[in-house]
Formats: sequence, C-alpha cells, structure tokens
Amino acid sequence: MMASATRTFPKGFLWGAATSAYQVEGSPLADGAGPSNWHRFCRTPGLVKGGETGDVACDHYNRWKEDIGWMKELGLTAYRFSISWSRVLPEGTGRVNEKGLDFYRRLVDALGEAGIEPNATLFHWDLPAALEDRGGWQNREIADWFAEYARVMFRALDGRVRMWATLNEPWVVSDGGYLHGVLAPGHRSIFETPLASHNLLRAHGAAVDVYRAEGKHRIGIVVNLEPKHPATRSPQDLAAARRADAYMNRQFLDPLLLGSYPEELAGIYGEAWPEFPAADFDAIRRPIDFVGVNYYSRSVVKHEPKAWPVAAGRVRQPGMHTEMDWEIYPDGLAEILLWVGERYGKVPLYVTENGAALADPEPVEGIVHDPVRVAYLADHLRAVRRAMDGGVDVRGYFAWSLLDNFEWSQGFSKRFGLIRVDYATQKRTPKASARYYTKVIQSNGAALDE
Ligand code: IFM
Repeated sequence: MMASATRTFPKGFLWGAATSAYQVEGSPLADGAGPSNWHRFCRTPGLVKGGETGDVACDHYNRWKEDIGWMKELGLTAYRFSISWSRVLPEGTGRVNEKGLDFYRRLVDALGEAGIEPNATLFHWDLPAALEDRGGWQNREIADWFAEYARVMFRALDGRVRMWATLNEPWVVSDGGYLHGVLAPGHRSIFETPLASHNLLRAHGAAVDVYRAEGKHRIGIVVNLEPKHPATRSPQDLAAARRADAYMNRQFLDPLLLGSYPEELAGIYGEAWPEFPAADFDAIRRPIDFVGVNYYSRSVVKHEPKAWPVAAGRVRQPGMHTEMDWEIYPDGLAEILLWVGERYGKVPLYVTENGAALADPEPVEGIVHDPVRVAYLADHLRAVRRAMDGGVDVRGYFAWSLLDNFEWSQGFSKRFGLIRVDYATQKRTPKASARYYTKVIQSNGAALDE
C-alpha cells in the first residue's frame, strides 16, 4: 500500500534544528568582534520590547559545547546556524579577526565529531555596523563586500561545512528593515525597499560565484514563504492575493530562479520602482544547489487600500494561533512546497525553519510540557511527507528553534525552542516536543504515524 512505502523518510533525510548568531550567541563584542546593526538597533530606546538586547541571549558563545551536547541528546543529524559577519570582519571588509573565525572553527569541528552536519548561513540579519555606515543594503558595493566576507568563510570552513546558505529571509530584511522599520536598520522608506531587496539578491549571486570558484559542496538561499489565500472569490480579493504573493514569495524566487521580477511589483512600489540594470539579472540568477523554505503560516488576504503598499489586508482566521498571532496551518507547508516544485522545477528543497512560539509553562520535574508544539511538529512533518508524496524533493527539516532565544524586536518574550532557556540562570530544560522529535528522528519519521 502507498502509505506504508511513505511511512519513513528517505535515507539521509536531514533532521535538524536551527538558530542564528545574534539570537543565541551573546558576547557580541567579544574577542575583537565589531558591532552589528542589531547591536545598535537594540540600543535605540523603544525599538525592542523591554529594551532587551542580544548582549547575553543564550550565551551560546560560551556554552556551545553544552548546546552540542543537547543536539546529540536530541539525536539531530544536522544543525543550522548563522555566522556573525562582524565577528569575523569587524569593519565588514578588510581585516580578518582570527579569534572570531576560531569560534566557528571550533563549533563546526565539534559538530563533525558529534556526527552532526553543519549548515551555515552567511547572513541572518546582523550586518556589520561599519557597513551600515556606508549605506548598508542601499549601497550597490555591498555585493562586493558580501563576496569578500563569503570568500573568507569558504576558505576557513568549506572543509567542514558542506551546506551553505547565502541569506536568510531577504524579504524580512527589506520589508521589516527598510519599509516598516521594525527591524534593523529601522528605516521607513518605500524608495529604499526595492533597492534593499535587489542588492540582497545581487549579494547572493556574488557569493554563489565565489563559491563556485572556492567551494566544493553545496550552496543555496533561504526564503520565507506563505500561501496567500484570497478571503473571497471577488476579483478584488483575488488580485490582492496575487499582489501579496508577488510581494512576499515571488519577489525573491522569481529573479533567483527565473531571472526577472514579478510584474505586480511595479504597481506595488509605484514611483519607487527603479529601473534595474539588465545585467543584474544574470548576476542574480546563478545556479544554486537548493532552496531553503522557512514556513510558519499562511495568510488570508482581502483587498484593503489602506494596507500600504500592497493594498492586501490580512483577515484573521478563527483557528488556533501561536503567540506571534500566526495561524497554525500545517496544510500550508505542503501547499507551498508543492508550489515551489511546480513553479520553479526540480530544485532540491529543505524546510530550514518551522516552529511555534507558545506560552510554555514552567518546567516540572525536568521537562516542559508543550503539547501544542508536539502536535505542531507532528502535523507539519506530516505535511512535508505529503509534499514529498506529491513529488517534491525535500531533503531535510530544521525545527525553529533549538533553543528559546532573542526574537528580534519582540525581545525574549516569544519562546520557539525545543529546549527551554531560563535567561536568569542559562539553564537548559528539554520540552516534551524535543523528546517527541527524538522519537521521530530515531524512527526516521515512522513515529509520526503512532
Ligand atoms: O526568529 C525568527 C528567525 O530569525 C527568522 N525566521 C522566523 C523566526 C521566528 O520569527
């Protein structure tokens, strides 16, 4: 029967968990590191809930050995983390800080010894402040700066890292950082937004080119996607859903994999939509080895002229929502993976983030009971399996997150971890979802049917 053939995942499917540098490491200026734009953002009153910062976070910079111990205990076969650009290049370009590099060398060596595949992301939102001062993602030179940084990292780690991602969620950087100003660098300019998106994409392409010259393994990019469902079948709502899809999902994947922007963007950005040099599109559309998909929810949208600039407003659904107020909608993960496969062809996919922020209770006898997260994990993994049954080439799944951590402008108020972190003591406590994930991993997915 079909079902029994698909009970377990393919041999070699990666079972991982993810984090990012600024969210877990702490010690942002240790050992000669330079400040990042997030270091500054957090120091601007009113921008981060409770005035919290990543100064300590999960203290992973000092506790990485213990954290690898937890990864082993969970049975992870892969770990996705990001590199802090300003630890390695304190001014963003030029001088290399060997002590910063050593941190990542030690980390990937220890992961190797633990039999855990490292998956490194070069840019997960923390830009060296020195580069912010030179215009950050507004400056076209950033493609060269990023390529220089990428070369340093490939030369240092490619022997041990066999899976690289250039950027994490470029849409969030441009939308949150340049349009709405809720993330670093905190700008609010529709004129800057398409330039930021475009330079992120150019930087990605430049790093892929360097990798082809220097690297031996695989490189891709991580995007966050969500199905955009029209609230009604009215032509206005259908058009709003298409605009929302173009803005969030296709704005990045189309140029990356098809070589052009979706036509809706010119209408969305209006007079802020620039004419980009034609040659840029070849530079962006470089062959990549995989796409990482971060999935958290869908959105149901209606025509809403006041919802600037896309004129697509979210219609909150009645079902369960996480503490981020994101609807829990596992079917959307299968839908979006199938959509990527249909629209963009046979590029291998990884689910590089998926998880839920929940109001977890205090630990009882060494465990945090989080039944909603257990169900979330199981339902989303079943959705991944359905997409695979439908022919999509998914090669791994990374839960967000290994640890409770710094949720950007929400500070430490949102807990996404499989492992609870008590921020006062830095004590780690596993949640029931971590124990459940171990069962899934050990059975290579069969436990999802129990
Ligand atoms: O914490 C973030 C992560 O940095 C990027 N993807 C979404 C997560 C939850 O908001």
